[in-house]
Amino acid sequence: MTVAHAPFATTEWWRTAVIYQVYPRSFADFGGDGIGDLRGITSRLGHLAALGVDAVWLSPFYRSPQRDAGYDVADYRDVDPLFGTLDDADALIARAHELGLRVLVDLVPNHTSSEHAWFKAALAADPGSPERGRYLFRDGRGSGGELPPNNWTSVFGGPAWTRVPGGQWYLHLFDSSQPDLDWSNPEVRAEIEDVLRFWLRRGVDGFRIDVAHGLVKEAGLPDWHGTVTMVDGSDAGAPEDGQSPAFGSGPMFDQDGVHDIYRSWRRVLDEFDADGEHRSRALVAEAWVEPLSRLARYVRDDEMQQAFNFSFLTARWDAAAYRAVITESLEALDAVGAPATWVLSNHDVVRHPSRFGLPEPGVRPNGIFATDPQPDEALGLQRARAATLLMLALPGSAYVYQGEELGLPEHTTLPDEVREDPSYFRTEHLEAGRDGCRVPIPWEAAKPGFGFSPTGKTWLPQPAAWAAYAADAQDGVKGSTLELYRAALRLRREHGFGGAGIEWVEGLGADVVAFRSFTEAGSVVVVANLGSEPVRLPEGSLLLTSSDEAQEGTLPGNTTAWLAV
Ligand code: ISL
Repeated sequence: MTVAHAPFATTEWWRTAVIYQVYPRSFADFGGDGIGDLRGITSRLGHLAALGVDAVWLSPFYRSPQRDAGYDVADYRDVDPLFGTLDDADALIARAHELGLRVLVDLVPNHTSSEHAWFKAALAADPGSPERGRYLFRDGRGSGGELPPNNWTSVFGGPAWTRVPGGQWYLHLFDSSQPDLDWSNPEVRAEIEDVLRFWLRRGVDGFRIDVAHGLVKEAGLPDWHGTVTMVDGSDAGAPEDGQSPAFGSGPMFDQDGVHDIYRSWRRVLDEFDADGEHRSRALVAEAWVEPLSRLARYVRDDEMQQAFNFSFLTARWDAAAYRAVITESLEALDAVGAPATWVLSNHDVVRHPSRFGLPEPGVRPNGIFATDPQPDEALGLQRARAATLLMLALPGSAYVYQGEELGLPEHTTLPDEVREDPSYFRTEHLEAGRDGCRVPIPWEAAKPGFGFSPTGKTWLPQPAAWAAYAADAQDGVKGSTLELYRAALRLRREHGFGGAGIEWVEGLGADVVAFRSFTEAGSVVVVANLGSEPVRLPEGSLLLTSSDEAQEGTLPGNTTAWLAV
């Protein structure tokens, strides 16, 4: 069976791009306070150019009280002093462009910070005022309005409503410091469009849209008896075929009205696309929506360019699950003419080497406590490398989360007293939360803080064992994860992967995912062995690269190979 994509116009870089996610707090610290900053990022952009990625996406660096690590924005048009200045942002964008890297920034339109001028004005104003009308203020239920307006819970745990002095309640799908905006209000729409223009004028190449499925809520805000959680975002059903349950429905998610918003944003981006024919600026939906045919609606021709494929991220370590999610992804995205995307890790989930090292490989807890069963680090890394090589050969665009090119595991033994993630607190410590995937990156094995900052300070402690993962400990070392990524990205570029289709290769066994990936130069056969027993490789194949050492003619378990056949 062939799942084909039409050949793409090369100017639409986002169709095949490998995009590297920088989490500014934890990438590189120039100032020495132990928290990463924009000058630190600029100073390390050479690492990304040498790695061979096409673009960088920066998580938020805007003015923010940092109650949700910057996803609580107090001023969309300024840089938080923690991270630097607008001049630093301009310098970062300019340097990235010099190095041939596109820059995507994060837009957080579902909610502001409670420190945003609009929310402060709303608190100071009366019920029914225009100031309150920018958010979702409602009267409570019960005789004295003492009960929340509906039964919704926050994604981070606890109620989704907080009561203010004077008696009204406001909605927050996340932390109480993140009040949801009312997207039926034209003033909200105009303001965020202006924010898009502000950053486009500064030269960014696009935006990653936070909680893109959440902006519009069902009219009347009806009660709902599903659950939303950080753990698996699930609201329905038991796992089927090794897949996680579906996510992203309910009256707060994936309402039809969101698509009008993205159509109008597309028009804003088009104002900046000089040739008018090829879209060089991109919008990327962070939408935890299933099935993939629903997700594809966000990337129809007049909406966004890409949507993160969380169905791929949540697939268990199981060949049938991978075959199913790859087929479904290519079919659903091709139906709307959009590129498929592939992602294994980000700043919200347990890093994939650790997920794949769990007793049930690929489950997605919201963090791992020191007292939990610990992942098998070596096995998890072996599978992670195999998954990466599988991912980078698929048609479309792929995401790399900072540190995964070093094979970094989750920090699974963080002391509880250093945790900062609001989901740890709002679940009353039931869930460890996301701090373990946000630990500062190890650059230099011999330096304090592994070279993250000039003072050795790091806002979260790094495990001592991370010396072995430091970038300089892997640089030029045959077989290191860093060299594996570099080689794979170089081959991907040389062969022109990403723009065409695949054809499944059958007959290699139930634990194998095998396909011919069509490239500009011809084709490459990809064989991923997700089982533990070795499998025979096709006759006469020449090994281009593999995620672990492969002997002549056979592929060990938990290993992927790229072959010229
Ligand atoms: O909606 C969900 C479940 O159906 C969530 O998984 C949700 O999409 C996800 O938590 C959104 O994450 C993003 O927004 C959060 C922020 O904390 C995350 O870091 C960010 O990636 C609030 O802004």
